[in-house]
Amino acid sequence: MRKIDLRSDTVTKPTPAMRQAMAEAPVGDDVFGEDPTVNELQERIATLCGKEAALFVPSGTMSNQIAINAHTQPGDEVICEYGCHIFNYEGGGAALLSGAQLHPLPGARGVITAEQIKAAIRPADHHYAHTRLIELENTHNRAGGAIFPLDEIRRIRALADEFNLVMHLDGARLWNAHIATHISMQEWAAPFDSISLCFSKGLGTPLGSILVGSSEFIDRAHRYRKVYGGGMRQVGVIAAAALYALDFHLERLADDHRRAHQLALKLVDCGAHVDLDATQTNIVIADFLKSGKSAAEINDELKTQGVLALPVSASRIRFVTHLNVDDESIAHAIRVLEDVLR
Ligand code: TLP
Repeated sequence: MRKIDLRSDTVTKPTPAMRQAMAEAPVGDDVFGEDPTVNELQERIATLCGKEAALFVPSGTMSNQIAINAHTQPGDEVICEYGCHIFNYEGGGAALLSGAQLHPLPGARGVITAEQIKAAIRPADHHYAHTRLIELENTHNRAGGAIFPLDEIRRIRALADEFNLVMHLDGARLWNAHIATHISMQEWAAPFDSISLCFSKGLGTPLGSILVGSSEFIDRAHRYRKVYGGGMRQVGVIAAAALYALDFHLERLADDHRRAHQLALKLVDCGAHVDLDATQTNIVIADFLKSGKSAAEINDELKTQGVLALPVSASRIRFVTHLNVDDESIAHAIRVLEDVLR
């Protein structure tokens, strides 16, 4: 039976050409800073984002957690959005690793406004935690890949400057926002003190993320990478996959977005609720409440017909398009959906 895996864009397999690039990569000991391929990747990403430096790390979670630790002191507070990855899916890492308190605000499609944030900043009074960091996510995973508008980010930056706060972006899928909007990575990155980017999602590498910021910040981050056990040795073999992906897998994200949109329209056709305005990139979140079946039941039925997706609540299922899902696969997935939901 044909299997189409729409659970996540993390499930992609490296292509033969990517494997070739990995096999040929010059390498060295990156803990000594001597891996030429890692150095090339770090320099390329820093330049792409208009920042001074970058640090290659194993995962998006480690990248975010290093950033939180490098930006805060124990007891500091981090303002974020309620559905964000650092609050929901990082094992309580901010508390566990940094002693930081998260202060999540309810967002609309993952977006929190400068006004909301201003109202949440703690007054200078000994009763309160010390507000230090604002964390945003773009694109927003739980909001169905929605893009955080740049003008709102700039308003938040002005607020951060006024209150002497720092800003971190979980940009695991910032690539998708860049391709969908044609706004440069540099413009997206400019308002932030640090940005985490993942290569292992839409770009299709087997692993790897990168943290970007000022030289001084990256120098501090380096220590936490070591402490967290994220210092890797001849990791140029992985950095080479990322360099390859930047050249050959970035522009193609537009195809993933087109296919996700196609899937979203069909899901609506079949009676599911999808926030089509939020479906701007490669993630579709469909609510099956009206179908009378639970997300788990529908997901099981899809699975028996070879279509894998991810229930994200009792009634909602997430579908993600990626490198290993072509037009033919989407057409097939749509036929299966029609069959299951008819
Ligand atoms: N997200 C995964 C799951 O953890 C939910 C997925 O399948 O989407 N930030 C964002 C916005 C993410 O979506 C993810 C992964 C991460 C960070 C963490 O990246 P990794 O998995 O590399 O630690």
